[in-house]
Amino acid sequence: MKAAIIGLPQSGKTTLFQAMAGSRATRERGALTIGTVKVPDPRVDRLAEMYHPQRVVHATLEVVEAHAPAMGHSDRREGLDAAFLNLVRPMDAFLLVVRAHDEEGLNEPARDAEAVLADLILSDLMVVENRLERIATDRKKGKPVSAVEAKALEHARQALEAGRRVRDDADLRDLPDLQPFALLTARPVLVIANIAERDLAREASEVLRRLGLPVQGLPCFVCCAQVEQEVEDLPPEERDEFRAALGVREPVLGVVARELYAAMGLISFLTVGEDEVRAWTIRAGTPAPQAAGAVHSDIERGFIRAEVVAYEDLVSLGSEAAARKAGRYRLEGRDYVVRDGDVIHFRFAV
Ligand SMILES: Nc1nc2c(ncn2[C@@H]2O[C@H](COP(=O)(O)OP(=O)(O)OP(=O)(O)O)[C@@H](O)[C@H]2O)c(=O)[nH]1
Ligand SMILES: [Mg+2]
Repeated sequence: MKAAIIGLPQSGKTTLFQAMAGSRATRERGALTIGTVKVPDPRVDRLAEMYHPQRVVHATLEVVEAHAPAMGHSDRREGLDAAFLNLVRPMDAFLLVVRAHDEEGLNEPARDAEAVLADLILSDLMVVENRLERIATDRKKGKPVSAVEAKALEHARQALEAGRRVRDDADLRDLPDLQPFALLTARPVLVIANIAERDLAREASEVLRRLGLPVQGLPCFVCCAQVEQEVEDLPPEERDEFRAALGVREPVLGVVARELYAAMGLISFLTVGEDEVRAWTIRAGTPAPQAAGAVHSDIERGFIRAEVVAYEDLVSLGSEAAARKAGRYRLEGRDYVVRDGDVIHFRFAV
């Protein structure tokens, strides 16, 4: 999963990227900086303490920063340009950063968020209209056109012209005919208000209300990118104490990952053993054999049964042996729908 940081110039995109990705494990690809980050999951850490495996593998997430052509501070209101939007078009989700850390009170985070969202809509509208024009031309020339595609595009145009995101339209959001266009407004957006350090101590909901957030019903939370970045520069054992002193309850990456999973309908299941404790990411609603396929296609093909225990049961009983004795392990078949936090051992034959 790739989540791109977007926002107006000088909103704090680079600072937030560094807060989440640190300086480690980033790579450049053209105008993109990509950081592969571990999805924080206390369950993985707890299971690792229980099994002492050789390897501990968290789920990962790619955080992407797209670099817009240089713009000065005074261009802050100009919005996002087409080149920038095309860079982030292939991403799965957007983290929309709005500037709310200005000490001089020049913050207009709600207006900034609306401006960026409007840019996404405009960009999609251009894509849709271009394609509709093409279809009209083809039709005139007597070339075969897809009526279904044209209808989907027409519907999308109406929604976008009315200022609605494709994702907020139940009939449009999963239409296969719109998939090839990778419409920006079909993706989930999380709004992140980049607040001043002194606001960290305040109640988040109160800070958001004062800032006029959330907008358009989008998930929205606060962070102070600069503080989070500074914390990332500290030795790991000092970070928690520093966060607590500043009123940061949870690192921003944890909040972002949880909100992204929720917005995208993703869950995690876990596998355990002496060799490896690992988290796997799947869509909610995935049946056991397909979940097994996330681990290996052979296990999906040769699937026999899934031996499942809920993470909470395993941990509260303290050991695998105790959980077995208490009858908490279940044998599930092909129709079992995997739940978040299931600890699974797949039985299969190849
Ligand atoms: N006080 C304060 N300043 C911040 C915070 N986050 C970013 N800044 C400052 O705001 C300025 C812009 O931050 P960047 O992270 O570079 O913002 P950006 O969106 O990447 O900017 P461009 O790449 O130029 O569009 C920098 O001078 C940062 O030091 C914050 O949380 N608090
Ligand atoms: Mg930047």
